[in-house]
Amino acid sequence: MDHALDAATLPPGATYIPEFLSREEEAIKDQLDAGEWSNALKRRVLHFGYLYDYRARAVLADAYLGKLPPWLETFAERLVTRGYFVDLPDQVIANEYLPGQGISAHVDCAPCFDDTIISISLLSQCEMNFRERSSSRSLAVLLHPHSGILLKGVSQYDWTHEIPARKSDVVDDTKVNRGRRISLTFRKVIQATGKPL
Ligand SMILES: O=C(O)CCC(=O)C(=O)O
Repeated sequence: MDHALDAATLPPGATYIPEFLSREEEAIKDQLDAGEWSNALKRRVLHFGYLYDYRARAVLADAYLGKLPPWLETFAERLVTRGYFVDLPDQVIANEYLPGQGISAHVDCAPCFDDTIISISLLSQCEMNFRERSSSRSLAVLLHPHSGILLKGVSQYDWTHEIPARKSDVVDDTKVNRGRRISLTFRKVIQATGKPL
């Protein structure tokens, strides 16, 4: 099913990509489940390419973990061939959200990463909230499984994004329960110096 969004429902510079992944490609969850997840945050995370240090809010100088595994490199290459990224992404964070878990409002580390990020959704839908930092304007976007939400420039730095920590979302006046969701965020590291923001 195509869940294309009107640009007016997104922050400027954001693009919603329905079915970025095929249903079959969702099988990469097995590779993810076999990984060594970190429990250091309120949700589990798994890093590829470079480690992001949440305390320093930076990619530290010794953060390089190695090349992306081939099953993630495929999607990194797709992002370039489809024109979403100029340079090949070399860092991926997998976030796991069980119902009731979320991620607080934030913007990405500007000196660490290129100005483009994409978050790809696996397994369950959830709502992502955007808030403009210079005003009280906010927008809510429903992220469907297999979709990608691409944030570039203004949508990346001038708007925060957040996944509210709750067990359900209201879609078209209907309560929709969340299931386990895994997101994959692809980025291109431009500075791994250890200097915090
Ligand atoms: O789970 C998501 O879709 C968003 C993840 C995110 O915002 C991040 O990794 O910075």
